[in-house]
Amino acid sequence: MKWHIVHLTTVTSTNDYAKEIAEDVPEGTVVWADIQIKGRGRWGREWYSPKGGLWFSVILKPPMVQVIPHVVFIGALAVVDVLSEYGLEGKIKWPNDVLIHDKKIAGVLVEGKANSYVIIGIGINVNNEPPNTEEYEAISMKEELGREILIEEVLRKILRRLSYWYSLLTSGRIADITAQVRKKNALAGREVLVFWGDGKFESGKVLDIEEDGSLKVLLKNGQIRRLVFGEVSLRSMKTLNSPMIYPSW
Ligand code: BT5
Repeated sequence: MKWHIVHLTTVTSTNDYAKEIAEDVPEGTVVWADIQIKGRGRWGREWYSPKGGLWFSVILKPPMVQVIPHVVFIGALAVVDVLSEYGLEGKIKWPNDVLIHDKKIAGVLVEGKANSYVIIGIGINVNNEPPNTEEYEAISMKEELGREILIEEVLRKILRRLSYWYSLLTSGRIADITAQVRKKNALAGREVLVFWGDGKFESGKVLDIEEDGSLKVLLKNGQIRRLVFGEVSLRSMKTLNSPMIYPSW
């Protein structure tokens, strides 16, 4: 993939900027900003994006619509690969978080327009102070490594790995992508809370990630469910007092 990087100092959200230009630019355009003042997570959650972190969005135009559910995985896998190049072991918390010892170092936000484009937004705490949020303990590369990292170097490395995973995606090698996500699954065999669309939640145990990208969970009542979209939390029932915004759709 030939990448074209647009570098901005401040932006509301690189995903928003990317959406505005997506239809007029070639695939492989990357919007990178030093600071986002309205960085977003999923379900309208806030993404803390001060100077020192890596916040960027990649515009892709995959030919097949059915690859879309796996797009989030290629973003997370590229991050995990690059962390390992720095000697860090990242794990994927399905579907879009990257954790190091259960602390959140990165998040991926995929948005798009049917039959037109897909945007993979990636945020990584590199040298910035990671935020303290209710849901997650966060961590940065600097904190883990005890030194500052060149942000642009991290970006270049991620784009290299993203090219690789994207080539698998567009050549239909979905099974290889899922296999790697399974290997890096932070949730395997763990107790989680599953959030349903109506605001209710239940506890269960994660069994696996399926070929179609869904998360297979054994609920406390013995039922097996496959989550396609949605949210699971590693927090226990006891610690949950719902300050976080959970999806209701
Ligand atoms: C995500 O959402 O993890 C997706 C984050 C995607 C951010 C990138 S940056 C470039 C592009 N432009 C954007 O505007 N967004 C993308 P979610 O799974 O909903 O997680 C959001 C939650 O993560 C928040 O509610 C906080 O608990 C936590 N959080 C916020 N900022 C964080 C940070 N910098 N590091 C770690 N955790 C954070």
